[in-house]
Amino acid sequence: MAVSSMSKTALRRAMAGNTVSQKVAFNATRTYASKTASLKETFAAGLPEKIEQIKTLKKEHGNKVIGEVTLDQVYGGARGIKSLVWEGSVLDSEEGIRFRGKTIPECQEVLPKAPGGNEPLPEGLFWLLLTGEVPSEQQVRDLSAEWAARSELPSFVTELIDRCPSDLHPMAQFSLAVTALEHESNFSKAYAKGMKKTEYWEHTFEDSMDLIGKLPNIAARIYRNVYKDGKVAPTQKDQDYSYNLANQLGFAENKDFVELMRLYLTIHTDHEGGNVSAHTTHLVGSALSSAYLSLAAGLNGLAGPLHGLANQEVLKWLTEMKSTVGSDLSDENITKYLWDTLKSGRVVPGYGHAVLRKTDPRYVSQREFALKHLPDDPMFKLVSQVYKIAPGVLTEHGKTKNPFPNVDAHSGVLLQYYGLTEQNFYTVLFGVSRALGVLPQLIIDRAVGAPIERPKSFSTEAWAKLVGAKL
Ligand code: CMX
Repeated sequence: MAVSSMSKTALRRAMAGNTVSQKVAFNATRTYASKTASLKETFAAGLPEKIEQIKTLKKEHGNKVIGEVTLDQVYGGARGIKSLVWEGSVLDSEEGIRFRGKTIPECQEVLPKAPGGNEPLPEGLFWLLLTGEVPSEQQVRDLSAEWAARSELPSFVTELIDRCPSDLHPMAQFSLAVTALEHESNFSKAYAKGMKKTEYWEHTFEDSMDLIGKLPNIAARIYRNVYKDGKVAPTQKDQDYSYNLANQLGFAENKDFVELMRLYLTIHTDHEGGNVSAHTTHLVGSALSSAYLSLAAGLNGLAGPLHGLANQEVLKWLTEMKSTVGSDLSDENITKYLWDTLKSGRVVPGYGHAVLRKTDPRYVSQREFALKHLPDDPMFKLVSQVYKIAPGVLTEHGKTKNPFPNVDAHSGVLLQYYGLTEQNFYTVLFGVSRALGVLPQLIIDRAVGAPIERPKSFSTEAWAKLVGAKL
């Protein structure tokens, strides 16, 4: 529902209980906005309806049984157990992700773009994930300006990053910097002073917006320190988020790279709530840890090789393949290399998925980008060749439930084409995007009063007793 058509009463109700100073802060976000409704206003306007929906659903259906759980699922990483609420996206095993009901191609179609650009702006997806609404061009421009206005890092965080040894993995540096920003947390300060539960979401919103605004500066500082001259360009206040990230990394001269960043930051945001980075952010947030502490925890999960780090692993694996196989990259040699990987007990990075059972649409959208911008790149050709062969090999191998590529099978190849060849940095870019997917849910969690998470655990002896087994 657009705020203009939204009842003023709903907006007033959402703001009810705010202190005078918070109302000032609430209105202050309009500084960057023009006549259109700001993101905070739009979210606040839809909130009473959402709270009411949840209340009614729980009242009328709260005791309905929604599934069975087997012992295999308990020992199998809780795979498939329906137990989380995640508003922004739902993942279908065959169709892939839908953001607020929209597929990736639909998002590419309807979300606002930069002037002269073809790819959606991640600002628009953030808006969609938080509010369920497609923003107007003006709203997206205002959001770009708002994030740019919040981009400056406290000097102690800059110094902290500068003092990291250059061989500390970029993801560890990233998580360290985000954790240190806890110093700035509105939420933690207000909680320490004492605040009402109805005020939680506004502070979480402010923290999330501040944090997102600062991420390009953090990411670029890490990149420029570890791989370049340590100098980071200032944020350009009249540019969009992806342009600024590309520019601060040192790649904005190439317009296609900026477009790639827009696509990349849009499609890596959200993949429903059960994946490690999303679930961790949500779980840590449920203890009322701030957006900074919650996201840092999620980033630590994203840094694992079975999750986000796979995108760095893919390029390493492809490069190793080239040096092992040599110049004769025939189908036979690639097949043999795949089997050698599997026989050595390693996974084929970028293939398989806990939920998906088809080619990941995020892979497809990157493939389409490559077909348009770099059809003759040898690494892209290699990725395409592996795509032709790996599903058959993985099926014959017989272990993975999904022999098709996931998002990570493609991203590194696009980045290396434009000269961003430092693979260990890739997951930081994933992390910047993931923040735009998990923080909307954190705001929603606090707005609807989501409780602290606490599933039940048993020891193996206790499980055995429960199922009537003798050990
Ligand atoms: N290569 C080799 N074996 C694989 C495999 C792959 N790409 N994918 C799954 N398998 C194996 C699993 O290791 C498991 O073996 P064991 O029974 O010996 O433990 C078996 O197949 C069954 O696994 P599954 O149910 O199909 O997959 P899971 O839900 O357990 O794991 C995932 C999902 C993504 C961790 C796994 O497919 C994998 O390790 N892929 C490679 C790493 C990767 O690309 N990760 C990125 C995922 C996307 C993201 O989160 O960013």
